[in-house]
Amino acid sequence: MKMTKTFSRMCVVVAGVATLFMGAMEAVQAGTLTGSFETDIKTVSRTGILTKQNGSNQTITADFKYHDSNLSDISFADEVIKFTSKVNKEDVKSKEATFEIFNDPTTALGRHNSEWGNEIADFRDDVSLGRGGELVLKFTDNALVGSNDSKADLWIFEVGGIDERVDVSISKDGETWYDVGKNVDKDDEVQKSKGIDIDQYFDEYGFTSADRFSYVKLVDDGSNTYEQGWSGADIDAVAAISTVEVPEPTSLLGVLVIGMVGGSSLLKRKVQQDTIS
Ligand SMILES: [Ca+2]
Ligand SMILES: [Ca+2]
Ligand SMILES: [Ca+2]
Ligand SMILES: [Ca+2]
Repeated sequence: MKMTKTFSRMCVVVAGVATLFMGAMEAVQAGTLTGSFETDIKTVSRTGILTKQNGSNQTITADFKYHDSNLSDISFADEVIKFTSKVNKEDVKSKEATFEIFNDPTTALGRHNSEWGNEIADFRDDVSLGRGGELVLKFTDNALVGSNDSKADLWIFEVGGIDERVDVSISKDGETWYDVGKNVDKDDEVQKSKGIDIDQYFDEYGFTSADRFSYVKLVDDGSNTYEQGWSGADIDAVAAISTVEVPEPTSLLGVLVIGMVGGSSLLKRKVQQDTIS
């Protein structure tokens, strides 16, 4: 009888902690987006000031293009780890937009928000890599995962008339990298972005959909146009379509502490009930 009581108390504590831990695991999985990803390029009319080469300003109204998608904000990259621009400033032919506004790697963070398609660059929010330039981004509140099927898991939001090519690799630790192909098919003459299905590489690399990747590296592949001051691939945003939410380490610790306190108070209550009965 005594054995049974002790065993039952242990079960209560284990169940209490397990329930709370499972609650935390459920929250981790809540960020997964399955099967319904959509993206499109839309148009908006805006009025902006165009600064001509001779320094004069002209107010014009023009159409701007922008990326739209149904991704949640959490899917997007959160931190710049490394940026190596290979833009050759000497190549600048069009002086209507300065090199500097395309040289800020933080413009690749967060939700897509760049607007392009005419001479006004005031609404651009993207970073130019230049021939062979490199950008390494990190997901901090989420992680990239496989979808367990051939659906796209990763999307590079590149801006401009045609989608310029980058070589894409992913990493768990920012040190060991796994090549997952390009954002645009090598032989696609229209050069239209495609999502990257990372599952197709899992057999080769020994991963499953349980593996999580926090880092994405983009390297301009040298096949793009380089005659402007903002040459090469122009990165507006990077998103993990197949993603899981990653709780802050402190909040996960909090859940575990609550779990332990909860379990211990359950035990106390159980002991009291045992004493009374
Ligand atoms: Ca994020
Ligand atoms: Ca996939
Ligand atoms: Ca471009
Ligand atoms: Ca942007």
